[in-house]
Amino acid sequence: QQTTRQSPRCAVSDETYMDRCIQLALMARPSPNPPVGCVVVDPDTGRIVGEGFHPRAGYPHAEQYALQATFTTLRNASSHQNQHLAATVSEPVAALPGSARGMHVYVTLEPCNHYGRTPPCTESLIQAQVSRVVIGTRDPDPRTAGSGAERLRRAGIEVQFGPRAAECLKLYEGFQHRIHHQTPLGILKYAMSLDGKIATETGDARWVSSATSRRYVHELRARCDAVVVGAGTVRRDDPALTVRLEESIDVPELGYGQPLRVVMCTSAARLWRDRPDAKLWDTSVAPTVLAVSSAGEVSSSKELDAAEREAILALRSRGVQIAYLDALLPLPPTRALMQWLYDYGCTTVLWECGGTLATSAVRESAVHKILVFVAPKLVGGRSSPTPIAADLGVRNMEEALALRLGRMEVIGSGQDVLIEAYLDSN
Ligand code: AOF
Ligand code: ZN
Repeated sequence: QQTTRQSPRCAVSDETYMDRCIQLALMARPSPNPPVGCVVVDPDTGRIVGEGFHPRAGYPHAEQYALQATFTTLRNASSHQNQHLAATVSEPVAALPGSARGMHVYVTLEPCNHYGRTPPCTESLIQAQVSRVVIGTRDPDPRTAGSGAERLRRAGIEVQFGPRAAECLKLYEGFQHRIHHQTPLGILKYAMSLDGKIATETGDARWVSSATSRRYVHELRARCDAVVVGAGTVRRDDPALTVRLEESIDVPELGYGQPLRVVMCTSAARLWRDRPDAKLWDTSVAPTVLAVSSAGEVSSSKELDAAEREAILALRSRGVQIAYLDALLPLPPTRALMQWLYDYGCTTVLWECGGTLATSAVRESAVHKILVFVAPKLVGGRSSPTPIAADLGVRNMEEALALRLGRMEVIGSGQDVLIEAYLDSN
């Protein structure tokens, strides 16, 4: 990108400030809005004079908090009360006018240029008289998409795109997918042995991948809005599906509580009968949705029988939300669930299901990306479960679904290999 004029530069690199912005962005999960982090830097000293992030949809944007913190820092500095104290603000702020004249602003996403739930950040930055804005990546929201940068340039502000562009794009993968395809990004995740098994013949799966990979999964869960499993997994494993990391991320007031836990089933009554004490029914630790679809098992017009009604009442009384997927026919069940989760405000949905539901999710295009942890071990066994266990309709090898390889990474000191692949045809 062309820059319109040069501002004084300081010793700390743009990348370092952008890294801090990314850290700030990751402090919240404001879906359906994008996570955004912003820092304001005094170019003469290289010091950060204000920081902010977008805490949740409907709250002010990252730039507003960072500017507000800057006004406070600069006011205090000029009256010799306080040293440069960068404040991370997470409470709603009133957009008080103030001056940040000559300051440099770093932000992960292009500042918005539209009146949404909040006024445009471009106008606030212009009013505050900042001299340079460094942007991680363009806003895919068509209401801004390039016009934010253009507006700043027209006001004589130096605008630069790019440091940590790839990292920032990654931050907006789900947000961008939601905007472009009107559905959340579906990620199928599983761990398998080198011979493609997700458990032994007896069903034991604890654990296929290493502790390092499992920690990585918790970080991934923390970034997703919902985690989906099938009734079979609940029957077999009774998973909690919560994010368990040493550092607490559970700050619901920042829009950063636990992800939604979703179970897909064809009969609430059967699941309730088999697992009346499932960890997922304890909604005090995280919210749970039971997504019920008749999925061809019974006619969609069939009335809920007494047992089904009773189970649903019992689950509701424990705080479980019920999603009736048949209401979204003719969408197939997994797509109906994605539609329901889109309406709920999700940007990224993690499918942590077994091989049967995973097959449906792939067939029905509810999954757009696959994350596989491959453990260097052999399990064997003719009937050991595999990640895509049902029929994909592939008869000849040339009909196999061709995926586009993304990132590959060795986890830890060679414990597992992580492979990322995209189903682009979705
Ligand atoms: C920014 N900084 O921190 C965020 C931005 O509903 P609203 O008014 O909050 O607008 C949401 C849109 O604003 C969202 O789609 C995206 O384009 C932009 N998000 N922009 O300058 C922020 N969160
Ligand atoms: Zn904004």
